Amino acid sequence: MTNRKSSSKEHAVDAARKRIKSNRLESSNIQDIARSVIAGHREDLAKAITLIESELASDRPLAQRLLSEIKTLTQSSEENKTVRIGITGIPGVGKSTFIERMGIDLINEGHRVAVLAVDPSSRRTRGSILGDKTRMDELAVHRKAFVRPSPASDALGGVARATMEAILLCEAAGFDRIIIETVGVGQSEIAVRDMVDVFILLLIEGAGDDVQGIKRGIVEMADLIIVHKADGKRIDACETTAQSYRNALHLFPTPDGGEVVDVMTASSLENKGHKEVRTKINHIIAVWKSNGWWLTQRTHQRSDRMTSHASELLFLKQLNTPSSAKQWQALKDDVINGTRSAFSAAWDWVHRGEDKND
Ligand SMILES: Nc1nc2c(ncn2[C@@H]2O[C@H](COP(=O)(O)OP(=O)(O)OP(=O)(O)O)[C@@H](O)[C@H]2O)c(=O)[nH]1
Ligand SMILES: [Mg+2]
Repeated sequence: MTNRKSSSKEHAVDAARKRIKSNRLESSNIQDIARSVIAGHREDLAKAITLIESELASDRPLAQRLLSEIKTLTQSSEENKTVRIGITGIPGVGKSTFIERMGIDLINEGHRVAVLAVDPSSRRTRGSILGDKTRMDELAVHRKAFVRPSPASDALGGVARATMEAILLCEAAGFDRIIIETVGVGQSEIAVRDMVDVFILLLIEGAGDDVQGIKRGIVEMADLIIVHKADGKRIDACETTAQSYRNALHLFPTPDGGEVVDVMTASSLENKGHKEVRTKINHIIAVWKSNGWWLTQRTHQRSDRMTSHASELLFLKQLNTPSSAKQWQALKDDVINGTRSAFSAAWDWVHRGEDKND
């Protein structure tokens, strides 16, 4: 019975895939794409992510339909089986190398791993995650992994929105461990913190935050801190750095999840400390699931996301007529020239056409 059921499901997906002929997604094949994504076909997952990354206004209704179709077809319990991990740290700290190691280890433990990037500067660098210096050679070609380069945009808001929806698509496609690499440029860390469960900061050995270009705020956002590249002659220095961070963290308030932030050392080149890191992550998750923080954090993230989507959609809707766009541009010119304050220009634009006697 189950066999017959699953084979008819496979037939349906095969038929759906045959119907998806063009590279471009259309309203008529959205359901087929949704089914194919859920069946785990990576080319269609990639197409779906391209659609949600699109900044074309005409693609937005399609993206919305795809996401809601997928939501209808997947059970909400599936989402609870996934873990979203954010990795941050200054350029060159070894994030990609760390993710490659962790990804392979997670696959060996039976997981399916998707790696996404939040890199608002990717247009300039042409995507650091899959550019010349990719450190994910093994993971990028592994059949149980999906590695997606950064979206080609330099607007963080757009990148962050697309990355969050890409997480949901990867989860629908059966990837249960989602790892997000972020570049250390301030705002992107905050965006990533708001879309993952566990946020990990990688450091290299050395003196305080100033040297590493890391703001105190980033340290405060971390659930786990790892002094990376703890190999060769650096081992002792890494341990010293880890100890000084442990001491400093005593002065920080206990994080919302109630689990004290740990500082560990690891080497991805020598595969040291990784097992301990995975054990620690599993421990954090177990604690949060039992004290309720896991659900609270995800619920907050979902409702915040709705607010930010609504703000963006309302803005785009308002901008959607030629006269409104013209007024926007005129006011913006005033702001750029310094003849009007940004707040008053925004106020006037939002309230334009309203009866002043109201
Ligand atoms: N000794 C040592 N070197 C490492 C380790 N992990 C990474 N590296 C080296 O550090 C350099 C940078 O590694 P990446 O993984 O590209 O660093 P990244 O943080 O992803 O860099 P960006 O994406 O440019 O921000 C490479 O030369 C790696 O070989 C490690 O565990 N030990
Ligand atoms: Mg990298």
